[in-house]
Amino acid sequence: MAKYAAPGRPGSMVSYRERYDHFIGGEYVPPAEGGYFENRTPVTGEVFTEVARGTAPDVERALDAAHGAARAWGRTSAADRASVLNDIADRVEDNLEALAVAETWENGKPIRESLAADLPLVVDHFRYFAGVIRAQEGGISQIGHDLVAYHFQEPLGVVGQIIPWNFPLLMAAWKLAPALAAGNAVVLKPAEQTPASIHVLVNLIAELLPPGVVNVVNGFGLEAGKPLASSPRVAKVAFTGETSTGRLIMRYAGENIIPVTLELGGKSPNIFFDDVAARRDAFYDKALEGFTMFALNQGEVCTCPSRALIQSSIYDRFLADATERTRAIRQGDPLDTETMIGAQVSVEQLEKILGYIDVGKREGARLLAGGERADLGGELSGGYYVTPTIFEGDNKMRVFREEIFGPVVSVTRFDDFDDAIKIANDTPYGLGAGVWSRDGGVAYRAGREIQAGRVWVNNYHSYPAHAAFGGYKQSGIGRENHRAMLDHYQQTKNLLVSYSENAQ
Ligand code: TXE
Repeated sequence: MAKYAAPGRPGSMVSYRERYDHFIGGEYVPPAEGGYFENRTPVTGEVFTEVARGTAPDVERALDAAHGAARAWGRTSAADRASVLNDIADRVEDNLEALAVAETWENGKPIRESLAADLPLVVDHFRYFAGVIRAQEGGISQIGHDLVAYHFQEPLGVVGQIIPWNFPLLMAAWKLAPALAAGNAVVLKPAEQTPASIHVLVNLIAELLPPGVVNVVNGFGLEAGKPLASSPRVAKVAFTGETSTGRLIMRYAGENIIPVTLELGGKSPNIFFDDVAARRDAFYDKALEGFTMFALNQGEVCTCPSRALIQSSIYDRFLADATERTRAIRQGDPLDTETMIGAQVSVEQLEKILGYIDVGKREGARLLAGGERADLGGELSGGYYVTPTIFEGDNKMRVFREEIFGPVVSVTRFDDFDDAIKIANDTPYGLGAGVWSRDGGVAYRAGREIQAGRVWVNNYHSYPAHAAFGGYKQSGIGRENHRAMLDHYQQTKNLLVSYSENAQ
């Protein structure tokens, strides 16, 4: 067992600045209107730094810097950009533990996840897009004997990126790596709950990038995010967050007729077919672990498997075992490597989740585990902890239909394959899904029938950089990860050239 020292305490690897300004044109710039807001850790509830409260003039200044840098950056060779991305990956890897502590302190997630998942994925993401851009080739079509069409992939120019708080560093990497690889300059707005970890990263990598290529404007959605997403000076907006905010982003961008990529909410089904329980073996164990994935990252994941569908013939037995496994999830100090579930990101999120737990009880869902705020004692008493919660009910209930974004799973039963697919697809969302079966045919067919962009078969919550990720239905537009992502950050220039000396 190991416990990392909390920032600000003796022995910590991270020392935050007392305040963070905006990062614009390669330097820290105070907010035009002079405002700052407090940044609190959900681990203890204490304020640990303050952050510039960005408004439209800050966004304009960042856009000036980005436009000043975009042309030169867009003309660097793919090899040069790949080399910068690889240097960023190395820098992150060399500082992995400190970044993991920063992420955990600000977001509340267990350090073992920051260390084993978030940060290694950040590293891999930059390396992946470094490789992908090196491998990208343009195209030539011979239209006629002397008529040739050249296809060049050109950067869009300056792009706006707005990210959420649930995976601050990984969401920044998902957005930055492909945009930079493609040769764009960026203005990034972190979530107001988690700006400081982004600045810990920026501090580390700033010297690797030409000034103005990456700019960070802190602040709130309407004050800083809206001017960015509405600006006629961005060529694209990439957004991850709530579906209702995604609607607004589309509206803003629509005014300027620019593309958006949206990664929005979900209510992902996790389906357990009866053959899962045919034997009590390693596979059965893996499936039980798959059930508990609703509590990973405190349930603050857009693909949280928040609806578990269990086949009737194994329902009682599987649910009893899954409940026992859920109760064994160790909740504690997020900086302790033994901790499996940490704190919710903010007091607002805590209250939202507790509110939904009340809704579930009032609408008649049966509470099988958890359902309350956890008081972990000492300094942690001020933190925002919720025990992993299992509800049993039916798919019409609000706890089955609305995104809670907490460690809450709603469980129901299904009779046969068609019934499972019907329930799984009875949602406005379509981001993730899980299918568990020993029968490859069943798993394949279910995977193809479910209306979701990512279906995990016999695993859940893995996010390799080279697998396309994104939503069907109201869960979003476009894909992240995978080389397909470059398409969202480039436009195709076609040069149609006649080499003929004749009129035609
Ligand atoms: O999301 P928002 P919030 C869901 C989750 C959560 C709920 C609310 O259910 O409980 O959303 O979280 C910026 N113009 N998800 O309020 O508002 C905002 O500043 C421009 C799902 O944090 O969508 C932040 O940087 N920008 C999710 C970002 O948008 C605006 C991850 C996300 O905030 C804006 C997070 C506006 N009008 C929450 N309003 C996922 N799918 O992963 C807000 N923002």
